[in-house]
Amino acid sequence: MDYLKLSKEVSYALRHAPWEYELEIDDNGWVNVNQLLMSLKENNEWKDLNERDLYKMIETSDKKRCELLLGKIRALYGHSIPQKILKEAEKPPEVLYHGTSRRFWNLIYKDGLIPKARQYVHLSVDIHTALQVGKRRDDEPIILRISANQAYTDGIVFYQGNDKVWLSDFIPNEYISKVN
Ligand code: HQG
Repeated sequence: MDYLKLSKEVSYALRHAPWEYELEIDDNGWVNVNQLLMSLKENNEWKDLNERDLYKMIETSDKKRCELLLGKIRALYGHSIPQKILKEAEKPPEVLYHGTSRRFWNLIYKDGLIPKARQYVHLSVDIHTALQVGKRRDDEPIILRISANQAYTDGIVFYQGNDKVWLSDFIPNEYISKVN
């Protein structure tokens, strides 16, 4: 079983295109595991897929992208669907980071961090994680430092994705500085 390929398809289904898989997605992003399995199994490549494979996929993944609980599965972050996935507001760590391409700096410096195609801005708990995120777009990414606690105190809302990823609706430029 190619768990990496499975993870990419499951992430695509849960984050970006549940309708392509005839999935009903609830307010918190949960879908029925059996619905997902049934839909994926229509594809010959996944014809023998079962719930254990989904557990294995989550377990062996480099990032905790999904969680599976009581017959339901959801993506923990990354959504771009029009239906807003509701997250619970939480107090962030003192500082968060964001890794991105050098070419975005001028715009981010001017406008702050915006969610672009996704529902939330994605932030990292440490520089190492931010670097990995930034490297998807630039081999020498910039790392931005977010004064998360200050922003939180001033009323900016944060949500936790997983142990490495935090989310927010918008980070105004006054809380952002360039690390490198
Ligand atoms: C940029 C992956 C111009 C922002 C990762 C980013 C992450 C602006 C891009 C997760 C801007 C959006 C999300 C502004 C933000 N002007 N550009 N004002 N504000 N941007 O992919 O954070 O492997 O939607 O810097 O690891 O890169 O898929 O967000 O470059 O955790 O699980 O707009 O996706 O996780 O890009 O990545 P994205 P992201 P997975």
